[in-house]
Amino acid sequence: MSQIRTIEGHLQAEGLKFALIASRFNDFIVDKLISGAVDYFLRHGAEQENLTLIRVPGAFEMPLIAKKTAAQNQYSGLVCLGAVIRGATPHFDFVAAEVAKGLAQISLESGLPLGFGILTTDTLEQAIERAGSKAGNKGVEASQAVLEAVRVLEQLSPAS
Ligand code: INI
Repeated sequence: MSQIRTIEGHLQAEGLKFALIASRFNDFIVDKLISGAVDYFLRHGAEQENLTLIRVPGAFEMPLIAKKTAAQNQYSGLVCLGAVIRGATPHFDFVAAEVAKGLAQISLESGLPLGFGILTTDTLEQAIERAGSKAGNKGVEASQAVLEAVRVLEQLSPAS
């Protein structure tokens, strides 16, 4: 591949502040996502006092809390962690769609990188697989994505 000017984010989290917004619903899964996210940031140089955990009841409440958190202008990025698991009713579809749409909108409106670490799975087994077992840990992936996005944004100066 030819060498062209490339802007990319490094994965050093020293000095950055992150809020982890995590739901209590399905907490035995979500707790694994939180552990993965915290571990990721600490291993990449973040200071413990710069990480804040905000608990919300369920994924559906996440967009509002994320919006308020973004408006505080205290954080470099947000990581949203939750698990929406399909049940016997269409409830799953409403919750999953609203949360994804709401969080994407908040990230765009606030200009703050937001990691989407919310599992949307058909079964409990699929959720377990994505919370630190054979399919990785979505909390880690979301944290890495936010850190990389923050570092890219730092290099994109506002249009003057
Ligand atoms: N919330 C979740 O975070 N995950 C789910 O799987 C879930 N299901 O399936 O019902 C869920 N529902 C609760 C919802 O997020 C709200 O907290 C609730 O409806 C109250 O507003």
